[in-house]
Amino acid sequence: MFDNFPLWPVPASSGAGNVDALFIFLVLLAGFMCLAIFTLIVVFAVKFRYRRGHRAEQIEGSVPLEVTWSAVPLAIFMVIFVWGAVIFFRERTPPREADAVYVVAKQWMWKLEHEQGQKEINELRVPVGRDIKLIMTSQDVIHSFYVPAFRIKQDVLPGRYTTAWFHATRPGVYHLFCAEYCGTEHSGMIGQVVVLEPAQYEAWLAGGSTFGSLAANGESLFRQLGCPTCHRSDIQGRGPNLVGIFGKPVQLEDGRTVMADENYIRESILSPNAKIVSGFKPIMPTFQGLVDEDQVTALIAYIKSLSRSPEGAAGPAKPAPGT
Ligand code: HEC
Ligand SMILES: [Cu+2]
Repeated sequence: MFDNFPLWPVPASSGAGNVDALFIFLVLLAGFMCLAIFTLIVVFAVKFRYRRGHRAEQIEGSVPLEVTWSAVPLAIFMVIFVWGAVIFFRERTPPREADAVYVVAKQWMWKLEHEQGQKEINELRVPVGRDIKLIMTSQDVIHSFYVPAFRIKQDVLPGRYTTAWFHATRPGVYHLFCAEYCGTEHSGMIGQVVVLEPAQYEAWLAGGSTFGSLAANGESLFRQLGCPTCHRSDIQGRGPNLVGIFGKPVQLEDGRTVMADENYIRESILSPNAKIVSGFKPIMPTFQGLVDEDQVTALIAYIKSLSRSPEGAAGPAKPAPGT
């Protein structure tokens, strides 16, 4: 609707229309209230102006009137609240089957890594018509991943993952901004999201990486770091078998149950003693300082891939096409 009348960026994601509709509703509502209030100010100023012989009268309260002016605004605010909440929850919950892209922010650039192993800087290529889930962290200060055309903005924090997702609906090149002041060159921390036709995207994927998939990198790192001395995929070793744990609830020693998501796996690697798996001893050493963000990402991708293999067995990570 606004293509030829660009008051705001083109809506290029499946969620953009909902956000715009709510925004337009709020603007119209505010505009209407503004008009009503100013009209009444003028009307009352004329109607109750000073005239000789007219005197103000004391008005006692009126219950129906007070109920009305409480209930009507409440109803309007509830509409805004429910509408906003529906959009918020939709934006907060990535679809299960979404393709993951790992984002590492640092002063002052965006590093992006695809599951297939492709790495990009300040440029994110994605296929049109697919659900894309961003798993983001920062190497230093707080940044914020902002793509106006998709109507998504999410803070990116050091020391943990935050996520965002989108479903691009039209090919094109869109702005990517850092929306959290992060130091001298904050304003230069910009990039672009390039939405490609699926065939173009596949061609790009096939042409690119000589590194192997993220999960395959994770697997070799897993060996290099000696993880298999405790974590074996055939039997239960000194540490829990990691096959199939991703996305499942984990029973902890203290009786709690947590979901094995990206943040949990990350914490298990960097501060293993924070949550102890039921039935195991806190013998896992911390890998804090031994692995950087990219390597944590690769390890997570590998552990995830152990849950994806259809056989369920010790599914080795598949090498990327072309390796
Ligand atoms: C000295 C043995 C040992 C080594 C080496 C080790 N771990 Fe562990 N790991 C454990 C034990 C024991 C647990 C369960 C107790 C706990 O939660 O700390 C565990 C728990 C985990 C969990 C949580 C598992 C679950 O079922 O919830 C993950 C993920 C994990 N380790 C990953 C790794 C990775 C990745 C490496 C290599 C970088 C590694 N571990 C190296 C012993 C080890
Ligand atoms: Cu920034």
